[in-house]
Amino acid sequence: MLFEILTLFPSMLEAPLSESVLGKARESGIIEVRTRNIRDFAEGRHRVCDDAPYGGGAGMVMKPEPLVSAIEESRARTSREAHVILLTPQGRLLDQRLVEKLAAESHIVLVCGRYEGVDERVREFVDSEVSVGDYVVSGGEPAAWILVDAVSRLIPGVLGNDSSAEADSFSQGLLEHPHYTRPPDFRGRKIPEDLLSGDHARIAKWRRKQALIRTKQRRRDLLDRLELTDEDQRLLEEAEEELARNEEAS
Ligand code: 9D3
Repeated sequence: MLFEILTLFPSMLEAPLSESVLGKARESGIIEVRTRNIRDFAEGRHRVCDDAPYGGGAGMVMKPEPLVSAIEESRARTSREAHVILLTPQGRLLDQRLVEKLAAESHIVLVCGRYEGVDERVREFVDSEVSVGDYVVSGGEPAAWILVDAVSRLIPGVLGNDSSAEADSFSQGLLEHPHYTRPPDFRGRKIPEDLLSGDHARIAKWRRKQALIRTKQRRRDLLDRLELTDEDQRLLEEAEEELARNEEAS
């Protein structure tokens, strides 16, 4: 998979995309990440990439010519079909379903906007528009990092162990169960008994129950989208009874 990131601030992305999981995946050649400075496509001595908005108002708008030249060069230089994504607060919200779709592409070009936004006419030159959430960040770069990271994790070989991506909470539609490691007593707080039992079926059941109750309490929206099995229903009821009992006890 080739990711190309068109940005005015390539150095914002170089470090985060060179460490840890992504750094290793790049070193081993499973993914390739290139950053291109949009300014290199701007004309004139000052290579200006922004200008005042028509109609007036505060802030600046990214000029279309450098952006579209950069997009066109990315499309032209690849033998594959490039999927060009404009990162914008107005795009489709990124979720695991979209991440899975994008993982099937072979060349993704990410266009990072800055300032108040990009000239509207650029939209015609991209294939889709994506937002990473309903909050404001200063530009497309943090969104590009998130998208490259989330998509890369689904590419075989990027995670050391093949089962990790599949077990990820969102691919199952549930939040994860709690995790514990040593010490067995941290300031008086013990490890749940089931995890110490050595009984794998009992541990799996405990984890499933915890994942269900967590999701119900924290992300009702996720739980409502699931078709729970009878066993899941039963585990959830048990968890709720236990909670009610602990409530009374305290
Ligand atoms: C007050 C109007 N602002 C929009 C909510 C203007 C504006 C602020 C910041 C326009 C763009 C930006 C920069 N953000 C992005 O380019 C961006 C983004 C985001 O802010 N949130 C979630 N996803 C994304 S993807 C790109």
